[in-house]
Amino acid sequence: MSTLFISDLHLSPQRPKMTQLFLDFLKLRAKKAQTLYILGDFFDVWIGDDAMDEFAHSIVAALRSLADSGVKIFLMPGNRDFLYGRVFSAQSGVTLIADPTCVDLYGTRTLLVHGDSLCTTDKKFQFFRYLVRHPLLCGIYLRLPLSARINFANFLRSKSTRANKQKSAYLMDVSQESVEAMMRRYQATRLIHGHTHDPNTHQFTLDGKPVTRIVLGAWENSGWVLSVDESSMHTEILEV
Ligand SMILES: [Mn+2]
Repeated sequence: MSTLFISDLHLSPQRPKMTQLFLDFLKLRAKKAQTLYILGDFFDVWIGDDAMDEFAHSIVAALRSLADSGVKIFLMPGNRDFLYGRVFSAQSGVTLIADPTCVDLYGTRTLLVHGDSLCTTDKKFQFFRYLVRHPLLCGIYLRLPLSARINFANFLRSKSTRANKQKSAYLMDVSQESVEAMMRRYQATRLIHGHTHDPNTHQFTLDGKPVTRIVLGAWENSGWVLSVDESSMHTEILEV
């Protein structure tokens, strides 16, 4: 039995092929796993559980069906979808987990994060992240009428798209210093994250011990899955 990791699906009604690929993945591949971790930016945007439309309900129902079949599903918020609440969790059967979360993965202390918190070279982004994730502001946002929430989400998205176009790859990547500090804090020998859409496996030495940082791939033109079990770890690419 394996544990699967995915992230950065950016599900939206505008991406029907990726949505279908994900639904097929749940039915065929994920059903054979023990546990599924979704490490953020699952939906392209989440403006509150009370704003679920037909599209969101179809995804929630598919998650529910997998959860009911006995697969444990964990979801971590990303920088695009950090407003999941109890209603979403209850309806989908998904357990919401904090960023960061440290787990014992078949005997290896493994730290899970979305990845945006490690992009500390980009000070402007970190300030923005602090602001929009502030519980007080989130509480106010969730009390706004739906139209205002949609407008504000669209405004933030266009602003970040414009800003990201001008940023260098260096600025947008994780900071090695922050990676090491966080792994040290949790005494983890493995880190798994998404966010940067730059899948890779980085091996380095931390305090004399070999450690690994795995970056998950985004679901851009194909599906991207990390499968881990007792003895091995591999990537699965799902073609549309
Ligand atoms: Mn992200």
